[in-house]
Amino acid sequence: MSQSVMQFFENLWQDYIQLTPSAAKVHEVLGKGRDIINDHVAFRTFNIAPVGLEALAAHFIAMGYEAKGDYVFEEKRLVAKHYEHSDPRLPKIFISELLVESFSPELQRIVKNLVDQVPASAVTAEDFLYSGAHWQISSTDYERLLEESEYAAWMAAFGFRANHFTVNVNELPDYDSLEQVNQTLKNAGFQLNTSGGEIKGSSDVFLEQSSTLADHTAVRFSDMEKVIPSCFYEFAKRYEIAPNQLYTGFVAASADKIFESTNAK
Ligand code: OOG
Ligand code: NI
Repeated sequence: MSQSVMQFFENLWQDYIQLTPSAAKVHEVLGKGRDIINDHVAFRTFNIAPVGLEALAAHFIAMGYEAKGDYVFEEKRLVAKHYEHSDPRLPKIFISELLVESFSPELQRIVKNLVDQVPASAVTAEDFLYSGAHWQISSTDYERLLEESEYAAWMAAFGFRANHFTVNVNELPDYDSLEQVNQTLKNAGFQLNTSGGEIKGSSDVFLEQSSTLADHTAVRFSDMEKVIPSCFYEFAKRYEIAPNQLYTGFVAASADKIFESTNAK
C-alpha cells in the first residue's frame, strides 16, 4: 500500500530539516507556531537514465500532479519543469535536470559513475525522493565537479531529496510584502542570497522571490569528511494575472539566481 500524499510531504520535510536546521527556525520566526503554507518544493537531478527529470516527476504524476511549465537555463546547462496539483493546499513542484552531455568528458565520467550505482528499483521506490545519494564519491571528485558546475557538485554530495521548500508569502499572516519578510529574517540573523539582488523578479513578472543562503553540513566523502553548503529556504510572493487569479508559473531569470543559494561563496 502506498503512503498518503500527506505522509510523503511529511517524510520529505523531515529529511530536509535534518540537513537544514535553519528551516525549522524560519518556521518559528515567520509562523510563530502557526502552520506555514509552502508555495513549492524543488528537486535536482542529472539527465541520465534511470534518474532523469521524468523519473522524479513520475512520483508526482502518481499523486495527481500535472506538468505545467518548461524552463531552460542556458548558462547553467539545465532544463526544468513545474508541476501543479488540483488541490491548492499542495505545493507546486519544480524539478530541474543537468544536461550532463554538455560538460567535459571528465565531469561526464564522474557523474555516469555515480548514476551507475543507483539500482533501477530505488528510483521507483516510494522513498526515492528523500533517499539521498546512492553512491560513494571522493572529496577530490566533488571538488572537480565544483570547478565546472556547482549544481553537479551539490547533486553528487546530496543526491535525491528536497533542495528547498518555499514559504508562500501570500498566505503568511502579518506580512504584506517580501521586503518585510526579508527584514524579519535578517533581524533574526539569517543571511540572504544577494545574487541578482535580495528580491528576484517583481510584480511586472507576477512573482517576487528571495532565499536564505544554504546551511552548511558535514558530508562524509569516501576519503574524508567536509563541511559544505546543503539546502536553503525560499520565499515567494505571487501577483494576480487576472482578478482573483495568481500567477502559478516560475520566472527563469529569477530562478537562475535562486540556484546560486547553494554556492559556497
Ligand atoms: C532551483 C532554483 C529555481 C525557483 O523557485 O525559481 C527555483 C534549485 O536551486 O534547484 O527554485
Ligand atoms: Ni524555488
